[in-house]
Amino acid sequence: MNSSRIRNFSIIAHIDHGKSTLADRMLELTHTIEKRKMQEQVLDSMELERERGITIKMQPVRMKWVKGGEEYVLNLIDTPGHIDFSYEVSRALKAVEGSILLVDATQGVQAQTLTTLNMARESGLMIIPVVSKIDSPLARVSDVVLEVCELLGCEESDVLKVSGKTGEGVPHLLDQVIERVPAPKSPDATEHFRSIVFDFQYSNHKGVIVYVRVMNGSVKRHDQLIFKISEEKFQSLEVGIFAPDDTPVESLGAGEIGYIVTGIKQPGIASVGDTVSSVRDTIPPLSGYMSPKPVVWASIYPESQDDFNSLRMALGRLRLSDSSFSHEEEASGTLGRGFRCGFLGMLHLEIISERLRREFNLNLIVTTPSITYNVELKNGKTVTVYSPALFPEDHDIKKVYEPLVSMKIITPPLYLGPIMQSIFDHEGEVTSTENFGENRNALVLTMPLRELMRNFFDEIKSVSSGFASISYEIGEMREADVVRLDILVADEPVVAFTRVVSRRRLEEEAKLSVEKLHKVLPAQMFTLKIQGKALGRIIASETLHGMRKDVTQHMYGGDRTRKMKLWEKQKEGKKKMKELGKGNVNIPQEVFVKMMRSD
Ligand SMILES: Nc1nc2c(ncn2[C@@H]2O[C@H](COP(=O)(O)OP(=O)(O)OP(=O)(O)O)[C@@H](O)[C@H]2O)c(=O)[nH]1
Ligand SMILES: [Mg+2]
Repeated sequence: MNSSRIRNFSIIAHIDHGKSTLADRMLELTHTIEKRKMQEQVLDSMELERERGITIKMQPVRMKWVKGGEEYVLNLIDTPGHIDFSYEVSRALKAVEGSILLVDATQGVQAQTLTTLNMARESGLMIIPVVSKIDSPLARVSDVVLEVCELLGCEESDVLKVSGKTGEGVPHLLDQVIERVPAPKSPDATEHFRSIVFDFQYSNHKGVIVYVRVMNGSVKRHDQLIFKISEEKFQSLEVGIFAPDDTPVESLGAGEIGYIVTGIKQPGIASVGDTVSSVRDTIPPLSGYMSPKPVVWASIYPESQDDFNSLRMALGRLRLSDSSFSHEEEASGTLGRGFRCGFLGMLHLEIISERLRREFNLNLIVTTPSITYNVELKNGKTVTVYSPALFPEDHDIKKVYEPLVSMKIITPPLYLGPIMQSIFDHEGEVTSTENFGENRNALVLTMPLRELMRNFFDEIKSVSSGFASISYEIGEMREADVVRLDILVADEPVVAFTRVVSRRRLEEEAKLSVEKLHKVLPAQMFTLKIQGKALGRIIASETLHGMRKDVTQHMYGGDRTRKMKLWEKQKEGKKKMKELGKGNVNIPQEVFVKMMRSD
């Protein structure tokens, strides 16, 4: 393949601005996917992506397009817009020469538009500004074009307009990709094969399949290759392209995007950002990616300890399709053996635990998510705490440090008042505000990550009727005034419910947690107390009476068989419950899930 006929590009944007839908039209126009196999957001192939209507993993695909009588190969990488998956975007950007920056004509420039644009600029990519959803009755096309010009410092004529729904403007956009995105640099015939790994997946019988962008030389089946960083040698079992399903080809040459089947089955050898090259290549590896830093931590335990090994296997397997979470074995008195896991955000945590449940059929207990604290103790030692249950007692602590986030919020001025109030309630400090475009404000602020996780996103969405957008990155560590709050059931602390909370909100949080648990915990055989304990004393308490909850009480009169059925069901439900803690208190899994949820 002559590299002057190749164009590699990604689509980047704020969440829901229409990236995957635009990709659909491109796939259709280029006849990459047959019409009868077409469905909406066809590249979102994961069950969870389809259910939630969001992209979670980047997806490369190869298309053909004829311009001026010449046929070109276009490698497109669709990326996710949600901030938790920015790491996917950063990797996709390393494999391409250009990016389509999509801005929704009904929404205008949003917080993640800025973040993804900065990422693309840092990678030195050619940027094609495109306004999407121009068919929508709510579209404000000319306003949004102006906003984009202001953002990029470009001319109105540089901004393209498309509808992913009707396909309007998409053929012209494909032409412009060829016109504006530079071809990959032409190969030097003497060079050995080298490629950068930007993603991978795992197949039970093929082992690890690495997704590569070829930088130099070419690769074919049976070549002797090496992972430069892990220094592991292997023979390529197959090379291929994403068309969009894995399609074997003779060889992959410089400038191309494709996959290599490695046959490697053990975890820990392939990593994204590693260089795969010919064993004869002696130059040092290409510069890779920054490893992502987990932001949120939670412990994951199997509901039954018999499943511990299956959970270990499942986590190892998931890491082979998502290298951005971490896991490490740990043990807790009441929950047994499990894993402390690090995630890039709350949605990431939710997705991974959901995948463990669905794809591996595991029943899990996920503890309340926490962030990292650095704690200076009075005895002179410093400890890093990831798990609230290990947070030291207040009287042993000299100082606590916690991560701060730098945040950007973009909103119509109408909602500034309630947004400022929310920022204040969450200990945020606004450092600058500026007008943005016609009718929008951009706020720059800092906030403790702990407070961001206290439902800040949802709160802002709700006070701005969905019009404000947020993007953030983790900043430095700052001193914090926080204490540990334990929740006791029948006088025993339940580690999964332990949290670290702001001292000024301690009483309120204790009361909320105790009331919530009182509401969701099923009645037990005996009366027991649910208590919140901090600073060595009980600060909130509720009594759960030991009556059998009569599941039939809401039914009037007659139908005895229906009642019997419900009682039977209740008995079964009890059998399923796990006995946790010494007090023989049954805490079913749903209770852990309900306690984790913010609503
Ligand atoms: N009217 C109209 N709606 C569109 C258009 N493109 C996308 N949508 C709708 O916008 C929503 C989001 O579309 P997606 O293509 O999934 O957006 P995305 O940018 O891929 O979203 P993420 O990958 O989750 O960031 C869906 O409900 C689409 O039907 C368009 O051109 N016109
Ligand atoms: Mg998408």
